[in-house]
Amino acid sequence: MSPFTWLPGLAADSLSAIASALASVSPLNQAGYRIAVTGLQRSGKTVFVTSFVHALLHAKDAPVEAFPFFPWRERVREVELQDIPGLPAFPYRDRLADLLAEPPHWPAPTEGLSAVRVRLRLAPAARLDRRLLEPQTLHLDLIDYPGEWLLDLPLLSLDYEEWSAEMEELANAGKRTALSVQWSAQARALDPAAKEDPFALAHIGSAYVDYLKRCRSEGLSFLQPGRFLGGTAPLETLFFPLSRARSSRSGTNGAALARRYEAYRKLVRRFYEQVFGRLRRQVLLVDLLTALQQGQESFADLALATRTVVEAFEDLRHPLAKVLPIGRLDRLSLVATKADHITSGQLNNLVGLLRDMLGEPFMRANARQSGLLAIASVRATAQVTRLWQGEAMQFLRGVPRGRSDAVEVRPGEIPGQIPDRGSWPGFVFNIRDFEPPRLGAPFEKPLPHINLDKVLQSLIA
Ligand SMILES: Nc1nc2c(ncn2[C@@H]2O[C@H](COP(=O)(O)OP(=O)(O)O)[C@@H](O)[C@H]2O)c(=O)[nH]1
Ligand SMILES: [Mg+2]
Repeated sequence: MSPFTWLPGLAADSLSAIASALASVSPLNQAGYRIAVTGLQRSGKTVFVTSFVHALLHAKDAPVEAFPFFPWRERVREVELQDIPGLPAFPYRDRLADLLAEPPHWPAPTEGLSAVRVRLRLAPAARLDRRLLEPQTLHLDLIDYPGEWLLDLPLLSLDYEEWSAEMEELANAGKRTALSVQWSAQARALDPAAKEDPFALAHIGSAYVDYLKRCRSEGLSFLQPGRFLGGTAPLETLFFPLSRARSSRSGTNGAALARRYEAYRKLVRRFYEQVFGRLRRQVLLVDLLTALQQGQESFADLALATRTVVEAFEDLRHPLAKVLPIGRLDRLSLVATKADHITSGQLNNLVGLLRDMLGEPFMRANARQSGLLAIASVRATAQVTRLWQGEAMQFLRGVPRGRSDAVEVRPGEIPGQIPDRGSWPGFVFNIRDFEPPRLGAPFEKPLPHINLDKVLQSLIA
């Protein structure tokens, strides 16, 4: 079996098919932009793409303030959605229907890669000025893919034993200690020098996948291998950390684990070379607020995962330096999502926090082609001012998840940089999940948002 057919979320449409679909559309001879949207699960990719596409479809007829940055406003004649040949379709209409339903609901979680093309027909630019002569058809291709696929970059420079040692160490700290009890006990009982036992490996492998998923539901983000989190990987491909397995003879459990790890690494390398390396404009969505609410350990883990992800972009900038043979990054938009969970006075702090998480060296090295923003793809709250003990205070009004009546909350002050260990207890957050706003269908203008248009601006600058 080819290792590429079991990629979770891509089972039907293999990585090779995606790679060749991306290769066949040369961005050089086509007017348009290819924009990839990534981020860890629940960071807000599906909601972002839905709202972004909806805004592109309707911005031309909407009041300017509904989507202020829209460079083609005067020239758009027609906007149309198309599938991108060879890529699974992003179901825009269904996702929009979720948001406009009565009552509205957020889209169900998705896995894998999907794509949609927004095709803009533009009136010719002024004839007299040749510099303004632009093509009449413009494609904006949006490609949504899991950020978990970017968590595996470190595997490319670690052999199985090194990776195992790192993962075992990680599993012995913080919340992971309790969560890892089961698989690590099973792994301890396995003899790496014994004859390969596919049943035992499948059993422990499943316990490891289970561990990763439980870590994620406990708010942890730095989880490897990233692809084990989506879909279901066939049992015969599963592996797990076992540093004791060093240099096992062929035919043993230890050798089988190392072999499976190598097959996985091949897939990862191929993803970076043939898919990631072809995505030159990317949006990275990060949900800092949920992690803040979950506390220091979740936040630190998200920071580790996010830095791992941006290292992949770093490699894209220095194509010769590391693992990628081709590729160059034109624009990278780094975005803190769900900014409607806090009051507007805290947006700068949220951006500061994201900047701190990415690190000053990264920000400085990428200053020219990257932008940093706080956004809400769909704004679920309204801001209200209330007098409290004689002072004007900002509250958010929205319907908390699972409820039907609106409440007013004070989300608390967002730190403008990562708090040090001692100052965490001084921060009290009340960051809630809200139900989507009741908009009602048809809603033929951009959905209420915060700074969504600025993402477009930073991508095509
Ligand atoms: N209030 C608010 N919640 C959001 C927004 N975007 C995403 N969410 C929440 O985050 C969840 C995950 O979003 P989704 O787009 O499915 O994330 P994905 O897994 O990255 O595709 C949603 O179900 C919403 O609860 C937003 O702009 N505002
Ligand atoms: Mg999604």
